Amino acid sequence: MTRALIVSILVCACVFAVGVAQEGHQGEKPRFFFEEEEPARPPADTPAEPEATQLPANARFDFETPQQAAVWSALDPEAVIDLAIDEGVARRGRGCLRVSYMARETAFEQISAQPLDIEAATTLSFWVKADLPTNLSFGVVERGGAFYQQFAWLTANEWTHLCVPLTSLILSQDTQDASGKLEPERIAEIRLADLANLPGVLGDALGRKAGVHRLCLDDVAISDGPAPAVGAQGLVAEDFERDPIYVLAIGDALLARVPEGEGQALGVLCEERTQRWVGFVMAVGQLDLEAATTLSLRLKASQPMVLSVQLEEWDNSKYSHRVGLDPVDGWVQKTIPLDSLLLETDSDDENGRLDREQIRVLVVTADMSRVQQFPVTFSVDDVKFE
Ligand SMILES: [Ca+2]
Ligand SMILES: [Ca+2]
Ligand SMILES: [Ca+2]
Repeated sequence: MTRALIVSILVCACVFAVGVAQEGHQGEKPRFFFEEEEPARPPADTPAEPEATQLPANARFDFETPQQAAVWSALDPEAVIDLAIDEGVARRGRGCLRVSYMARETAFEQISAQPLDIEAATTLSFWVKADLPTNLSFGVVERGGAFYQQFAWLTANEWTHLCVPLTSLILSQDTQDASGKLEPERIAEIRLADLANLPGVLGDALGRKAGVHRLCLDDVAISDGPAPAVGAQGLVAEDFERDPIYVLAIGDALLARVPEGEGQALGVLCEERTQRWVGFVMAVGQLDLEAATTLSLRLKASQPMVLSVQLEEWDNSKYSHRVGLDPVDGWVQKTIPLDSLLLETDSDDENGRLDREQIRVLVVTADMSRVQQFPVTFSVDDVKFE
């Protein structure tokens, strides 16, 4: 396989993560991208009606009562959702929601809260803790099925506060929205998924897990409160100055914020060569890129390596640029004219041009095939369009 082909497969895998995630569920309608409005399923133990009317206009879950846990359900029939009230288990108060599942090849671990009754909202926030490093997809679903999401990387066993403006969520590739924008009053569902164990090359790219895995949630809220901008400050995609890390890890990468001068950067660690391409995916489709002419990043590597910097349009057209890094250079600034990115050889585009307003994700991966010594790291900072 050529390098270009492998990259494009990996990248395709990531972009298709949501789209094919359901293939392992035989006989069950893929709920990740159902297209027609479905009647809300009543929670297992509690009638839906009373719970729905108890919810405030803006949905909030502190998991202090069993009724709140009953609003949540799992796609995996073997997953167990319960209200955990053991000493010290909650982020706040006495209880939190706990999802326990047997991580395995054929299972897609998605949980959701529905039905919701939202009048006006600006922000989605929650605390989450996973007992293994986790690539998380999270977001909201409108009545009618349009799924708006963001991505996050969770380190193991740490409560992480995810708090994003609804305007930072991007439409899942495999759902459609006639209005072209998320309308808070149409939100019917909160949805989260562990993107491990997807089929085929998807699993290679986004990782696999086995055995019992637990995810805890607390203080989930759709509210009209403020949220720190996520990739929404003009054309700045990310400066990595704050937790959490709103990207997905590719190729068994371990991600962490690392010191960089006075600030912080994203560190990508590859402990051993299990995958050729190792890096991350970042959603940039929420940015207003129409006037952008360049993509710039600051980069550093612990060993000589080649990076692929790739932008993908909504229809999977992939445009990339290779960057060689040498550790003797320390931090280097790379400014890549968007017009210089090349269409990947196996990628199609109806107009052969990278359309700024169609850019959905940024994928940065390093080629591990020629790296001699492990572990190896590369670091990224100040990702921005100008
Ligand atoms: Ca709680
Ligand atoms: Ca920084
Ligand atoms: Ca195009």
